[in-house]
Amino acid sequence: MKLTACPLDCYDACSVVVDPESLKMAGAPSHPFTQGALCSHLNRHYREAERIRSPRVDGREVSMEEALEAVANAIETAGEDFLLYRGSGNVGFMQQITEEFVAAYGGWTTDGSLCDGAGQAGVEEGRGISLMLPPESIAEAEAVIVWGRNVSVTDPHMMELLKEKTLIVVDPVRTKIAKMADLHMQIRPRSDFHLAVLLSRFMFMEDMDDADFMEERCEDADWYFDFLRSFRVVECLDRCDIVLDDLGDMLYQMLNKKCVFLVGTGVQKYSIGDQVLQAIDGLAAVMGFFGKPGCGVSFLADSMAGFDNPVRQSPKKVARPVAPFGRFKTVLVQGANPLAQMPGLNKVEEEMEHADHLIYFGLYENETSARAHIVLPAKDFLEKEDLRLSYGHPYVQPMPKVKEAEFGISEYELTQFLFDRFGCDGLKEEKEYIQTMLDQCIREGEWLKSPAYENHPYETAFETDSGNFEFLEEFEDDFDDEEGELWLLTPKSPHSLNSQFRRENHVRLHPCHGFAEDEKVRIVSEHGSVELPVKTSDDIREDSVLIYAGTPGVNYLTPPMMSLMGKSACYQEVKVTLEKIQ
Ligand SMILES: Nc1nc2c(c(=O)[nH]1)N[C@H]1C(S)=C(S)[C@@H](COP(=O)(O)OP(=O)(O)OC[C@H]3O[C@@H](n4cnc5c(=O)[nH]c(N)nc54)[C@H](O)[C@@H]3O)O[C@H]1N2
Ligand SMILES: Nc1nc2c(c(=O)[nH]1)N[C@H]1C(S)=C(S)[C@@H](COP(=O)(O)OP(=O)(O)OC[C@H]3O[C@@H](n4cnc5c(=O)[nH]c(N)nc54)[C@H](O)[C@@H]3O)O[C@H]1N2
Ligand code: SF4
Ligand SMILES: [Mo]
Repeated sequence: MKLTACPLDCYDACSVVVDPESLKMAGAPSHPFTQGALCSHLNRHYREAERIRSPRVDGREVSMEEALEAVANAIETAGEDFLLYRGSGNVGFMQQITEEFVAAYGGWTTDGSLCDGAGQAGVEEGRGISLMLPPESIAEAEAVIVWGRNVSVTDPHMMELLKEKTLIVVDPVRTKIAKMADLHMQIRPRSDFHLAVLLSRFMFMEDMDDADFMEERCEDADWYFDFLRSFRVVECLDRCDIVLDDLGDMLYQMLNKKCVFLVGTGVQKYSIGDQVLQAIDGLAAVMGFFGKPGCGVSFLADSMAGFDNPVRQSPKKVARPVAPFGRFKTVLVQGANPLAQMPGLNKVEEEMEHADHLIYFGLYENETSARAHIVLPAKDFLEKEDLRLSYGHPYVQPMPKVKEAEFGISEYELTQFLFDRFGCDGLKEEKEYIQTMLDQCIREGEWLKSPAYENHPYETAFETDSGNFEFLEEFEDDFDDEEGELWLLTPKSPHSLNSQFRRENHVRLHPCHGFAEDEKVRIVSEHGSVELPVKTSDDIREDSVLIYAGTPGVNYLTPPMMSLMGKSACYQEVKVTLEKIQ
């Protein structure tokens, strides 16, 4: 039996035991967080997914040697007009080794994020660094506020830690976990900032604030109180679509309890995502909930925090959510499906038309492989050496090679080929990169933890310039909220992992819109449109439509723009209308 970790982009980063003969996988029962159970993504969908087995050049199946030669020629003709665009199909550490080639060769890579960049920017504004709130601390909480994170779907192993606690869910959708909660705040989408402001203000008014913490550990606490008072209560309640009693209920559920906030990407798919996170962190700071057991805010943590990265990075970067593909002669897409997953797909497609060579390097066929001039099959996680960090728990897990591959190439092998072909220097042995990372970890029995691990993060100081928590100083928002149009929500789907595996193909609507089950409807935004069959559900607010992320075509609706901070995609900074199809 070999011990490895799930490579999929998921909070849980499960520990996996594999039988090298039968390749049967099971969860490792002794893992402190994931404790044994694997979800159906790895257990079923991953096994069933059909891999790309042969390389292709211009639609013709070729040998790996021929395909690599075509890749090298495409890079050579591009010179420095070469872009490496990496996604998160596999979040193993060694995925980034191809960046080492780009650094040596002189091309471009991306920065920014399609995922949690706006929220992370907000966390960093307030706390200086985004540290992991360890599971032990979450276990000690008395109340958990699940805020824009769909825990039972996207973070299933966390469910165990929520048992027997007061559970409050803040989500515009009545999700499964919302139905289990003591209180569900089904607020209007994009109103989380105002809810956080209201709650913070009432903490002061009800004497639920921690004056000592504010005085000793926060910058300009007096000023923050004035800032909170600059928002009118009635207007905030109206924005959130709640009444004063709802707010009272939430405060009552939190009263005298150690609280943990589990914040997900749902709150920050907007231009103002950084400010939302800083306001939620601000609420926790007002309550004195940093650096103590059973308290804190858990957002997707920076998994590289505390590590010295042994992989060189190219200094030349373009912002990922608006990657100007058309500016590059050759684009190498690795572990990603930008032609489905990027916001503003009409623009992405147009840009991609202008790139002379699109190279797709992945496991499965998708919208991007369909358009690529060169297709390179990758090896899967059982067929190569790697290491798994996590944004959901502090454990670092080696991922040794479990079996020989029958086809495909690993990221390291591709990098090695490119170093040789272009006469570049400086690539180290594969093992050296992995060992350098492992050597920096903290050992705890048979498990390794990130060097940034702290049992009570921010207990003595924040990593800001002042060493204190920094509150938000101004609120900036210029979104034009058209009355009568509907919010577009695109949360993660239960059966797909972004665009991998079983993708959804419906729009979910409240029955009040008058569409029949499975009737096709055209959903239109200022950026594009898509037609999808309807599923009706009164779990969705009347002012919203829900299309799961990964649904083909959903990103024709989303805006090709970036958040104010964090260079992040803003998938929900858009409103839509519905059109009957005659
Ligand atoms: N099954 C499955 N699991 C996954 C993934 C997957 O594709 N499928 N993807 C993985 C990846 S890449 C990521 S980044 C994580 C993300 O996982 P999560 O952080 O859970 O993110 P989402 O599912 O996008 O959205 C979470 C919740 O936010 C709610 N929401 C939407 N808009 C708002 C809003 O304005 N305010 C509030 N308060 N809530 C809102 C949605 O209804 C949803 O229930 O999941 C990972 N896990
Ligand atoms: N509307 C909307 N769009 C979204 C989101 C949303 O909430 N709403 N969420 C966004 C988020 S949070 C994310 S993280 C992105 C994810 O978007 P992407 O990063 O583009 O990820 P996937 O769509 O899962 O595509 C991953 C591809 O990686 C390939 N792959 C898997 N394993 C390996 C490997 O080991 N090596 C190589 N070379 N390739 C491999 C597979 O072929 C797969 O098709 O989507 C974003 N798109
Ligand atoms: S829960 Fe997440 S990490 Fe665990 S097996 Fe499923 S996809 Fe992989
Ligand atoms: Mo993500």
